[in-house]
Amino acid sequence: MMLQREQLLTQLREIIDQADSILISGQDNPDGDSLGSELALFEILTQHRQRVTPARASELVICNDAPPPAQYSGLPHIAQIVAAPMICDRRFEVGFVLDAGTDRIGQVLPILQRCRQIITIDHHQSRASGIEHLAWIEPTISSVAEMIAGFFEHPAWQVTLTPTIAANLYAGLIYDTGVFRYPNTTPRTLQIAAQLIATGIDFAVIVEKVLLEKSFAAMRLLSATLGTLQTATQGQIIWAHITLAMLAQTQARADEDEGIISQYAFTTSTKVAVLFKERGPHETKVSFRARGALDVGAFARQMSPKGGGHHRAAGCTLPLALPDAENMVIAALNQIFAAIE
Ligand SMILES: [Mn+2]
Repeated sequence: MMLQREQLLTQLREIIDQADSILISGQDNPDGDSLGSELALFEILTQHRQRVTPARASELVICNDAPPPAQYSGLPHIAQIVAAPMICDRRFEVGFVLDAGTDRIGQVLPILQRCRQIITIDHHQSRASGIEHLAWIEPTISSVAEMIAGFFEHPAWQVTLTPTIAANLYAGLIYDTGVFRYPNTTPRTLQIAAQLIATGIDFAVIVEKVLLEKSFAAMRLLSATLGTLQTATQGQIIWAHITLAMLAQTQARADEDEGIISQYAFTTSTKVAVLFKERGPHETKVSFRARGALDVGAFARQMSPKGGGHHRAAGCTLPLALPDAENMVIAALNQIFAAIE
């Protein structure tokens, strides 16, 4: 285990043993890794506190800006997650932010800011905002779920890997590695996955529910976006869009575009895929997937100070109407590809 990680986990134990109330939060648009990590950490901390400080009354709350999307409804403890308005006047001693910077937790931020100690556990390029008491950030690790698995390797944390913790960590691993296909997968990722599977979890069902199953409305949305596909620079750039009207026509929810862009990215000769999503008259969400050298995380940050992500998957929100966002982003990408040639 890395020395830094080991020290952080030791420090974490000291903080947890002195806290009577703990808040766990994560991405404002919860995904498989942020949810799986939150739910696994919830059970790890519950287990630890029952073992170490059983007499102490304590509270442990998971709170996110948005409710978990439907495909996560089968994850253990998912019903524990509360909405921010339900706890907006509560105070917690320790606040965790997983898989996101503190600027990416929406309405949970004011609750987090009242915490005595703020802890970030993230694998995105460091965006520590300075309010963290402890920032455990490892950008080379596949997922926060893989980081959380570190609790089971550390002597200060004598926690048992239960099938319910395993199911949640597995959801995080497969979500962020594309079921171990992305290059962020390492031998350690697979070793951890092996330990999770050894607990007897139904891993095939987790993959189906979290990644493969789509509603019929989502299928209609996929069909509608296919009609908007365009390419430039000999197919190296491919893009499509989703208007609010398309969402209304297909009756798909805004979060049901998941997986669409990844599919486009695997068109032959594609280096970057972009999906533009109209959110309002002057608001467009843009998602990027790269297959090649272009770092779309850096590109997204270049497009918007609040943009970001990873080398191969990133996103940003632009204060522009959909056609303007499309023109600006595609022109910028064209320029980059023209410069490469
Ligand atoms: Mn993640």
